[in-house]
Amino acid sequence: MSTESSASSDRNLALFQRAQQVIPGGVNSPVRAFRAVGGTPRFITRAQGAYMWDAQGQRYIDYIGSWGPMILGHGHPAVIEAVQRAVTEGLSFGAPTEREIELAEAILELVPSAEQVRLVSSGTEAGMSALRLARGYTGRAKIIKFEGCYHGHADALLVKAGSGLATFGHPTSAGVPPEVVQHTLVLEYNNVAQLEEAFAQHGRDIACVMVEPIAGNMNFVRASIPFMTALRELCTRYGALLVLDEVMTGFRVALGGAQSLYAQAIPGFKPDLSVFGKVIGGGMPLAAFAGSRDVMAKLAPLGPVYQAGTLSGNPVATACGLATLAEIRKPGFYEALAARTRSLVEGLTGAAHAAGLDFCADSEGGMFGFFFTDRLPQNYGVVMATDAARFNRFFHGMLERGVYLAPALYEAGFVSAAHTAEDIEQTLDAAREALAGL
Ligand code: KE4
Repeated sequence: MSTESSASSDRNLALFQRAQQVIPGGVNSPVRAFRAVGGTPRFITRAQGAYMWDAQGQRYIDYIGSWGPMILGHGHPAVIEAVQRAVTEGLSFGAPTEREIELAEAILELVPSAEQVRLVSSGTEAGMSALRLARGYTGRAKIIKFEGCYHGHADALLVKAGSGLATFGHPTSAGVPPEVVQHTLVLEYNNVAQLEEAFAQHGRDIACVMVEPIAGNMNFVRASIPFMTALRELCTRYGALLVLDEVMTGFRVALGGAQSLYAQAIPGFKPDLSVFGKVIGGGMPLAAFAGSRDVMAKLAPLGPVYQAGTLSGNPVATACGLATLAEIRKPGFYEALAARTRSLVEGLTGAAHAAGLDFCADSEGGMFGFFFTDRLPQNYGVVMATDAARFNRFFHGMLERGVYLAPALYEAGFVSAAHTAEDIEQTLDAAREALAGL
């Protein structure tokens, strides 16, 4: 069976062929090209609520939500109204505005681990800046990251594990000289022994550990409590900063982000720096990094760590972010979102098991993941050993039935407040068909 029906892709195919003439790979971000799952990417013309429509006029129930930002669903009236009003006042000034103060105050109210925040335009920029700040604050060069975690495409973070224990990483991308990643140590996620060994060897030279608290870039892998406890304890003991990359999990898995969940399980837990994006921009280019006044004081114009941006704190983006945060703060928002997401993953699991397939899934708040294997993976190696061909067939089986899942087995999925019980039921009907004989 073809991996996609030709009827639903002709207009998309024509656009894709035209796009590839003028844009590398036809896309402005690689994962959109469907290279992991094969087939023709869908060119989206519009979106509303839980749905997107492609160039063929095909409607999809959207479980990507722009890779996380669209937690309210597309076109929420309060957000649209705020953006329309902001646009009439001006698109960009390159000067401070009250709205940036309001957004910073709103973020800090929800992130008690931080006292100050700097707004930027992308998660990459926020992660890159947090890394430079950690190095500037500690005066140290070495950093630790984990295989399977993605923190944007800053050179020092495009690194794969070196050979063997606690060796320094190698670039994952051409164009990154080995010297740039010589200080980046790549360890196995959830491996406490390896982390302890790395700190024993390099502890006093480590500026920071950067980690996704729930790794959405290897689908959905939670940092275990022992692992997160060890991260906090070792960073404190050796004077390294713990940087939680909450670009995906921030305001997505809980109002206070993943850190608020770990603070419930680990007394006194808090990161030294947090990185945010996606939801706080509500679909507009806006991200942030936040920390104690002491650490943030190292940033220009106060301190020696330079960081800047023409569109940082953009007045339209901050209006979009503020309107989004106002909605997610409403009582019951996350309880309802989490219940809806759980109904999806429980239904998918039941349907897959009824089809006799190894399958497991997990979710937190409005973020979910699933795997064609019998136990939830704890690290990247296990995730990448799951059945990719089966995932890809399932992806296309769902796409053909009007359900748009993440086009790669290492990506997470997202449910919005606009997804109804009926949408979930329609999704599960499609899944029961797509899983049959997978
Ligand atoms: P951006 O530069 O794409 O705004 O954010 C980078 C980033 C940083 N940290 C985490 C935890 C992230 O998930 C991301 C970006 N996530 C990807 C999806 N895995 C965005 C989609 C894409 O790259 O097109």
